[in-house]
Amino acid sequence: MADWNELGRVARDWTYEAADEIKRALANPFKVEAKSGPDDLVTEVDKNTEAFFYKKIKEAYPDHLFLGEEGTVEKINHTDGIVWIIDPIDGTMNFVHQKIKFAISIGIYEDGIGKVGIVYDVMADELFYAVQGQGAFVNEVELVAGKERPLDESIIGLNARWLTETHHSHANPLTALVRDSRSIRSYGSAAIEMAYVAADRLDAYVSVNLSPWDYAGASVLLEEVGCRTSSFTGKKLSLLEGGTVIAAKPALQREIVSAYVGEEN
Ligand code: 2AM
Ligand code: CA
Ligand code: CA
Ligand code: CA
Repeated sequence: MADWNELGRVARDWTYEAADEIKRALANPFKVEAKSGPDDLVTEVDKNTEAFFYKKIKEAYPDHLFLGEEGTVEKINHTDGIVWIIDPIDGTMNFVHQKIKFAISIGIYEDGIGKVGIVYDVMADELFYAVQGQGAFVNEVELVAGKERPLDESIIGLNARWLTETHHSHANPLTALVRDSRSIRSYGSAAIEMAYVAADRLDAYVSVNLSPWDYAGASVLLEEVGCRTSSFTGKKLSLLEGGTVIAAKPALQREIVSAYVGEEN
């Protein structure tokens, strides 16, 4: 049986090592490319960071599988065994333009169950960390389940771009959600925003299109503090394909699905 505390410790060490390299890279010019469009960026730093983790994992744990955003893809079509799901830089646009508010995100799963979750906000030096069944922490401080608030007292993480996509069937329900909540925040890193839900800095985070590496790490944190993740229709998130995402305190997750973005809406 895998020792999850030991694996978590190793993953944290590598995370800090990768972050040092990222900070060094930030001090020099680096190449930026657009992928699917002008709002979908990748840099050589994203690619190098992913390659760093891939090499470390394959050397230390040759039987573990790897799923990463930037093409170091072992085509996996199952989640049997131990799988590391890594986003080397979540919030690449922030990395390029703002040089703050980006994260390394790591989820370690066994047979589809989240065992270790890491979201490291590199420039804030905030490491969100959880091992299944042992609570979630930000640096040395344990996170406790946040209290539920009614929607009109809740702050929701959401990208305003989603409100402009009127052709999208989810656009209108989101407009109503924005209207009925206390306020909206957009930080530009799904992993950090979901970690903020776990830390009770946000009550919910909502996105119409994420991939497994965006939420694999934070999902483990959220589970540890009793928060829920689901698709807009309330389904369990998949580790093999992406889609819509809600991360929230349990009653709020149910309300967002049933009254706003679920199948009935
Ligand atoms: P990324 O920075 O790793 O690409 C806001 O853009 C958030 O949505 C980020 O966490 C970003 O992750 C994620 N995201 C997911 N799919 C995206 C896409 N196609 N274009 C831009 N951001 C995307
Ligand atoms: Ca990306
Ligand atoms: Ca991402
Ligand atoms: Ca990324």
